[in-house]
Amino acid sequence: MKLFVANKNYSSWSFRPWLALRVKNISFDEVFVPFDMPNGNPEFAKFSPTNKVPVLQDGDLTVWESLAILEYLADRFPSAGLWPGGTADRAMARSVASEMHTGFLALRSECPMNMRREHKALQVSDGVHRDVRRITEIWRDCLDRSGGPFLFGGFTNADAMFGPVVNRLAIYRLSDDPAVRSYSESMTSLPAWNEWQEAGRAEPWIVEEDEA
Ligand SMILES: N[C@@H](CCC(=O)N[C@@H](CS)C(=O)NCC(=O)O)C(=O)O
Repeated sequence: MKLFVANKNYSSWSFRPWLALRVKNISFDEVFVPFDMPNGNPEFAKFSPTNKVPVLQDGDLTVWESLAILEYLADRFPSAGLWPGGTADRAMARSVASEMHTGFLALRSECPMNMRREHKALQVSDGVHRDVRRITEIWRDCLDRSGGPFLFGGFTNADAMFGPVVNRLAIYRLSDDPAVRSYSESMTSLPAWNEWQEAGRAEPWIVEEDEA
């Protein structure tokens, strides 16, 4: 099984399935293809139907879109616990993962993931503050229900989807809420988190449009 990813410093969508695979100890070959901004890397067309990453190849099968990859992994590795066990928790986990996949546009556009950036506040729009309030509400509700340390107790696809958000809230100093602090500590303490972050920090490329 191969996972195609781009720059670890910046590629938030690549980070999600990569994190899930690593946390769950699922073996895969990483294929790293760096961005080539501003026109896009023509190499992406060789493996990606959308010219975007991440892409998962499993034998003859190609799966694209981060959330579809996470769903596929949950199907393919049922004992990995990529979704929570109970029906209600699973429905809720899928709801928050989908909300992340389609939402929080202000946060995503104004505050790019950046593993290398020093933690420093940024002037942001009301839309970003609204997104942060909603994210905080989701994390607080999930942690209260599950008892933590991850949104549904153990690490699931919902946590993989919110991984890059943990980075954004920290580096732009967007929240000092206790639920955010405790969840961020759980996520950033994962060995897989540190592996990705160190690799991102060591990369030579600067993508100007992602340097807020
Ligand atoms: N909705 C897609 C988004 C994928 C995406 O936008 N990937 C970015 C990297 S984080 C990309 O490949 N950008 C390259 C480009 O647009 O040229 C998903 O969830 O996988």
